[in-house]
Amino acid sequence: MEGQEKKGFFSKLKSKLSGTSEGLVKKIDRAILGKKEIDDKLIEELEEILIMADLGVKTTYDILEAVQDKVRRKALNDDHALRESIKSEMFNILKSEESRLSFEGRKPLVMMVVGVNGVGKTTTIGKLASRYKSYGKNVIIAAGDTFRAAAIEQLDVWAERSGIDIIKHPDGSDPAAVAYDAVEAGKLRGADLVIIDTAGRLHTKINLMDELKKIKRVMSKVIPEAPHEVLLVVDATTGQNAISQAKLFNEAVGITGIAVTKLDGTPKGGVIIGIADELKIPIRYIGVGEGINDLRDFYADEFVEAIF
Ligand SMILES: Nc1nc2c(ncn2[C@@H]2O[C@H](COP(=O)(O)OP(=O)(O)O)[C@@H](O)[C@H]2O)c(=O)[nH]1
Ligand SMILES: [Mg+2]
Repeated sequence: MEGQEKKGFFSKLKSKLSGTSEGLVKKIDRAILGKKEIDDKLIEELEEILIMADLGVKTTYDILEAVQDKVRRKALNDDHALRESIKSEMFNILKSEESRLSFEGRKPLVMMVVGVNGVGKTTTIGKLASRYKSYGKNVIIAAGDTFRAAAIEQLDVWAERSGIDIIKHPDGSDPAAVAYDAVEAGKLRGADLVIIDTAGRLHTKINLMDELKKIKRVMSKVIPEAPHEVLLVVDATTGQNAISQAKLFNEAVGITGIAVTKLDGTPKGGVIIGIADELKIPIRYIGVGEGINDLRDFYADEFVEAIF
């Protein structure tokens, strides 16, 4: 990317993430800047800030433990060094979960998208499909949330807008059959990427996790390794709930990547650090708005620089 354009992108990201900057970093700054010594009272204050900013208890403890360790070793002696140390702890946690999706040896790459209702699955699929299409990839999307007619229509709108093939069945039909057809179509048509939407909540007695397991199993009948990616979408505005959702879905279907949406305008964006620290699953994308260009690859340095 050209320097000028990259700069524009970065300042836009910075303004999108200003809620998290306010809710986390500005508070850290107010607590530490100008302090002459790093004492227990200051550490307690920081602890409260990190927990309130949705990093979670474990992650807060991990970060402050590392910081205190440096204090004990006299490696930190002023407020600026303390700020840098907190920043670098956060960066290290995020950096270890920065990893791109690989298309290598996968034709098509099959991605199943899961998550509870309203987190932004369908929107994320629309954004992803149009982006990969613009990179020259041959993309197929599949309307696997068959439980609501509106969900199929919503995906249809994205498909039409970007000129992308869509596999859909009438609403109420078996989502596993949609997934099967999509993977088969991807194979027959030589597609590069097949993305399958799923429901976040089901009617009555059907168990969501059992249904997702079945959808996953059916795909592997067409391509044994499919789905190559099980992308979990979580909504940053739900804070700690995002972490518990991730644990539940991971146990049931094995998550291989995470997209964190709605980071625009929320003060709860620190949850992404908790997600990276507690789940140890790659964070692939971040959503910073409803528009087609508001989904970005996740880069730890960019994220940390934007909030600090
Ligand atoms: N502000 C904001 N809104 C988003 C983002 N991603 C999705 N949404 C909105 O969240 C709502 C639910 O999204 P949808 O894709 O239907 O969720 P699904 O139920 O998981 O498929 C919609 O109004 C989307 O426009 C994001 O990154 N930022
Ligand atoms: Mg949906």
